[in-house]
Amino acid sequence: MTNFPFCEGRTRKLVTFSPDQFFTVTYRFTPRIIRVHPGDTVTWNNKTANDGHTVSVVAPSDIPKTAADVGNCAVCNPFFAAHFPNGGPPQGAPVLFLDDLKPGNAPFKLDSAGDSLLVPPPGVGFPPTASAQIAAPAGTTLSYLCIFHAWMQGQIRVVAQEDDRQAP
Ligand SMILES: [Cu+2]
Repeated sequence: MTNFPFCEGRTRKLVTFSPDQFFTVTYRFTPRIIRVHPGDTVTWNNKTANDGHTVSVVAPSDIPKTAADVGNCAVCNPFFAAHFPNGGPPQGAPVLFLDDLKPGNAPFKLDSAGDSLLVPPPGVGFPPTASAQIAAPAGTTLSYLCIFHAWMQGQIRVVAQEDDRQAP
């Protein structure tokens, strides 16, 4: 699956890639890297007007690193299928949270690859926010991306309380 309905009509030719500088549209996670404590809750707030996004945790080696990777995001496909079991949006109700690529129950927790949040766009019947408790232990880095816009990439660095004063 290479066509994501949220992106239709928006793609232009992709020439170069570097993190935070690779856009077909200027979507990004801000800040791109966050530091949290185990058990903290993180809320993603969708400030784009028309598009949904996901926070999809993947293995660091699966993060797209080239324009070709972004344009054909293999790791995005199973997330897309699991979030939209009835087909691409807007058909059917999406699954808002995935736990290991299966429908998850509230309270949402992120702890490993395969966990994913859908952050809806405003005005589609869901709040344009998504929250999850970070359930990974200190020392873990969770790499994540948006499956619709795979250049949107972020990291959740889980640190112990006593590590607060260390640099990221
Ligand atoms: Cu996105």
